[in-house]
Amino acid sequence: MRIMIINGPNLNLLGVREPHIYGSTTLDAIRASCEEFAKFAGAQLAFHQSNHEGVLVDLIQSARTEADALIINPAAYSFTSVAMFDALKILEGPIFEVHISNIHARDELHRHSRLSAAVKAVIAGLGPYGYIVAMQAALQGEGKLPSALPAAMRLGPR
Ligand code: CA2
Repeated sequence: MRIMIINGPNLNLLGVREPHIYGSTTLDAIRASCEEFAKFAGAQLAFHQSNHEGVLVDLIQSARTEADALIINPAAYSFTSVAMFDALKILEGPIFEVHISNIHARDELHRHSRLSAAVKAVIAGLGPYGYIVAMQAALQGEGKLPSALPAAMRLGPR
């Protein structure tokens, strides 16, 4: 299974600035953990970050042919980008929106993601572990979680 992870503006500064809000984990460390989990699960991972809205739209469009599931932390563009919303709506595969912080518990400016209406699920507030949870959900949805994991984790309640 091919998973693409896209990160939006300023997330390249994770762990470097504002650790009281976003923690001390760097984007490189998040990438390394996601690559480790992808390897365990036998999945292919493409991991991207851009500060530019047009580049992010191009990446979302590329996921149409290059990924089976998309995980996106749109960062500040969550609250403004109609162009990214339109691009997400065109994708056929499942989309998981990740936020490191719990955007629902934040100020009015950071509370209402415009993009959530175009995605399958939103994971917010789990810190960097949210990316791993999103990868699990993407794999679980395709029945692609490794059989080494307990059935409750692979299949859920029956
Ligand atoms: O919690 C998240 O993952 C966010 O998407 C992060 C965005 C914020 O606008 C969203 O409301 C929630 C901001 C990312 C900015 O990242 C920084 C990292 C270090 C220093 C400054 C900003």
